[in-house]
Amino acid sequence: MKLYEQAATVSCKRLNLFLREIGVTDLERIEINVREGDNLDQGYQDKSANGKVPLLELDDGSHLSETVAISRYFDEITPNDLNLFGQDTVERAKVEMWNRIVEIDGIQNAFQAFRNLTGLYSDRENCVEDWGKEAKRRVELFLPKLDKQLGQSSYVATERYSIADISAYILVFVAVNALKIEVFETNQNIKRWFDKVSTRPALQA
Ligand SMILES: N[C@@H](CCC(=O)N[C@@H](CS)C(=O)NCC(=O)O)C(=O)O
Repeated sequence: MKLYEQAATVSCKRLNLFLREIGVTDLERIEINVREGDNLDQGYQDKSANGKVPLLELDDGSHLSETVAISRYFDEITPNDLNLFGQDTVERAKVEMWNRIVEIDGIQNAFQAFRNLTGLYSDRENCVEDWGKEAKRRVELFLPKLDKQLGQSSYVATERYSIADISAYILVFVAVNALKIEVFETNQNIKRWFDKVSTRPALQA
């Protein structure tokens, strides 16, 4: 098995947080430089369904793209009792629900804001400043919804830590550091939760 990644990118950080939680350490890793366009090579594009990192190459020669899909794969092949995708029918459904909400309303908009405002990938896509501004506004509108949820629940999806917390951590990380949104000033529940999850060993590594 081989993991193609650029460890410094946010999607790879997100996957690696998950892998550290469940104790996956022994993995062949191939660092590629997406800013330099290594992922645009035809050879890489042929392997990857979305053309991005991370990308997992399985021993049978097939490939998995998408951070959550790769996380699920590792969760199923790695004995662990964390149940980061949920431990019973209702919990699994709630984790799926919140993970999707955080990803669709939060992370995707945060990525679009960053890409379109910075023009980071203008060598491969048309960057539209107004799109970036609107995407950032949508992140700002979503954060109070996450804050409300964290006022009612110890963790994002349920009373237990799950992959939805890893996704939300990444969202807040991007919002604060890349988009310069003052997340903690107006969202006290997010702040309390963020301080708590930041103490997890997987997040401190
Ligand atoms: N939905 C994908 C997003 C992956 C993604 O956007 N990866 C970025 C790095 S954070 C990338 O490969 N960018 C290079 C490009 O877009 O060409 C996932 O969750 O894995």
